[in-house]
Amino acid sequence: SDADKSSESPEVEKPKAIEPNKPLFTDVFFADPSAHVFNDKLYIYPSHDIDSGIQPNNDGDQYAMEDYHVLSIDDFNSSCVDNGQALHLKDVSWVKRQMWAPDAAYKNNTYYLYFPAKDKKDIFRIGVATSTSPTGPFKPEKNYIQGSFSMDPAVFTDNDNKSYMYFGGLWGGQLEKWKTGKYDSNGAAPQGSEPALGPKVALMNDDMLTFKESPQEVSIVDENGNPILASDEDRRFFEGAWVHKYNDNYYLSYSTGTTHYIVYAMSKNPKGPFTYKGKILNPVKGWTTHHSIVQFKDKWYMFYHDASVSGVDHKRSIMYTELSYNSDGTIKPIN
Ligand code: FUB
Repeated sequence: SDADKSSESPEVEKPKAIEPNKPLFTDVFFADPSAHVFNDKLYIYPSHDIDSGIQPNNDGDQYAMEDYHVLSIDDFNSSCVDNGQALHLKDVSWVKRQMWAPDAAYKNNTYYLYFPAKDKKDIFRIGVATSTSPTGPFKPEKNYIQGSFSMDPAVFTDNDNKSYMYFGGLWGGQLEKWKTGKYDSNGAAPQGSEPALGPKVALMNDDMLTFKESPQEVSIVDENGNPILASDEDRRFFEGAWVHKYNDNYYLSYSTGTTHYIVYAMSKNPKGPFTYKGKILNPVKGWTTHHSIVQFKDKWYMFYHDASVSGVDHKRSIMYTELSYNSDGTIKPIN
């Protein structure tokens, strides 16, 4: 009968929906999710956390990642796909160890993967690798980007097609060691009463492989226009800068590190100064917090990570949540 026939026909498996604030993966660890939309599809460029077996220290030696995978999502009613290895440390001649938080961009019919790693002298630099596919494999340039240093690159392309790289991070990220413009292994953080160090920004050349100018510091100020001080650990920049644009405002969001918040500041100029506005995300489980903000199919999302699945700071899991704005352009904090 017809009823018998329909029970015999193979069932199409319903895709698993991706729920907000739930880990995208629980059997493999990804962190530092940089999300982008390319050709209407969402791609995530994360760090790939591993069990390094290295004793944790303040330089983050235990974060000893060796490769990158690209994740992709068609929509939130389907599952998140791990597209496999896109770049490995052994393929990058200048890298010694620690492939940390990457980012990606698209221009010139090419996908660019930007990644920080320690060079043979144990100095963090930022490298770039290219591919014709958003998921790689990526082919690295022979050397790191000249003039780059520290870590956590985030590349923002404005409506006028100019691309800027923001980067930097304290402690393990070595930003304090570049205060004079040269690497100084004894370089220390500013005193508490001095302005905090900001992230760096550099305009990129159209080749997206080189800086057009020397990186300059991004200034973050309070509501009175005074620089945020180094002692102000609830508001000062620590690592994980991300820049996005909504209406005519530029938003610089970042981690406060030692106090574990994701906070943001706004500006009318992509190079700042940015005025501090508030917290977006309270501390998550685990020491680090690191996010990205992206528009996908008319809604805004924040991707972030925590260590709730593993209970280990350097084995983190990625998730997302929806983000919304108030009428004055400020961001509604996430509960
Ligand atoms: O994943 C290694 C480092 O931890 C990142 O570069 C930082 O932003 C922090 O999330």
